[in-house]
Amino acid sequence: MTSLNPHWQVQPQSIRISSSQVEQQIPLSLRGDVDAPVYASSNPEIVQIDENGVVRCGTVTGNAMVMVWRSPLLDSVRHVMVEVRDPSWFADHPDFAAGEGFDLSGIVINAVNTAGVPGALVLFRRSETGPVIGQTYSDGSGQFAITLAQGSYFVEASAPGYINWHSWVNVDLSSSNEVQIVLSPELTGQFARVVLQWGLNPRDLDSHLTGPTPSGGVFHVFYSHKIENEAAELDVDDTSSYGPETITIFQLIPGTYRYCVHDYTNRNANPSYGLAQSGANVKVFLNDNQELTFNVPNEAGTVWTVFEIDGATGTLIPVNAMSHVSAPNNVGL
Ligand SMILES: [Ca+2]
Repeated sequence: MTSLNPHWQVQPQSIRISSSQVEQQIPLSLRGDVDAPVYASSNPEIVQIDENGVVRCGTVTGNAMVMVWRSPLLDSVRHVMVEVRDPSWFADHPDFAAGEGFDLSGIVINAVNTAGVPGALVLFRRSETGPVIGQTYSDGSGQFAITLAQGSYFVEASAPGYINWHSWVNVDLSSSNEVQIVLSPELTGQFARVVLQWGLNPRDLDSHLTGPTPSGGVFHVFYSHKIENEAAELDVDDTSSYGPETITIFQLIPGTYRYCVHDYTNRNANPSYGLAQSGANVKVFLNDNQELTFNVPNEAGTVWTVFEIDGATGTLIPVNAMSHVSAPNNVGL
């Protein structure tokens, strides 16, 4: 039975963003008692929302309301106000001048060993192509802080020897206003690096990679087998929220490679929506400079099969399927 007054929420509750020639994607985060959310936009010309809760907008300015229902029964609804404004609106509006408002702090860390990255340049824009309206550098321990007006920002970070990082960040009263920026070292002959990050809950997600061995068997890299010689390596097993966990794939041989995320915390729950509501995302950096981002589907399951790679051709095939597996040894096999 569904409760008449379920406790759940959507963040952010409002998005104020500059129009842009580039499609802008802002994922909504759902917390609490949510079964299978249903999304709709009051004005799809201005703002679209996909089935995974990602808000999309672009060149058309105006207002729209995004409705989020907690289940297909449409028994409980939350609203997200979205304003898409011309870039000049922000420049002219006294409440949104740079340097006013909220303290944002964060840390820049190395994806492979989670050490702080000093001297990283962090830039803040109102849109992916708009002017830089705030910038700062990380200190000797990788930490940074900046004061910004309320709103949504396209954040870019760069440091010598690392692949550039970018993401949307919300700065407002309802957010924690802390950012973890994970920089992947540039690839030096390896095939790919795969970085998993997630939110506060669940505490323990795990990265799994399976693939062929030269003798015709199957290897399985995860927390209890971190290195497969000449094939792949997992850096650390994060068990206390947020990640990152990073798998580096050294080189391919013919056969199928499969990358999965396992919800270790909720592995014995079925159905389980813990993984769907984790905010998990996977960034893949390939040696041809391609970069791909995957967001966890809003479906029940303890395993998210993210992608496969054809070892003979190096082609990455998105899968994005949820399933239920309890035993870590069986994930990806
Ligand atoms: Ca883990």
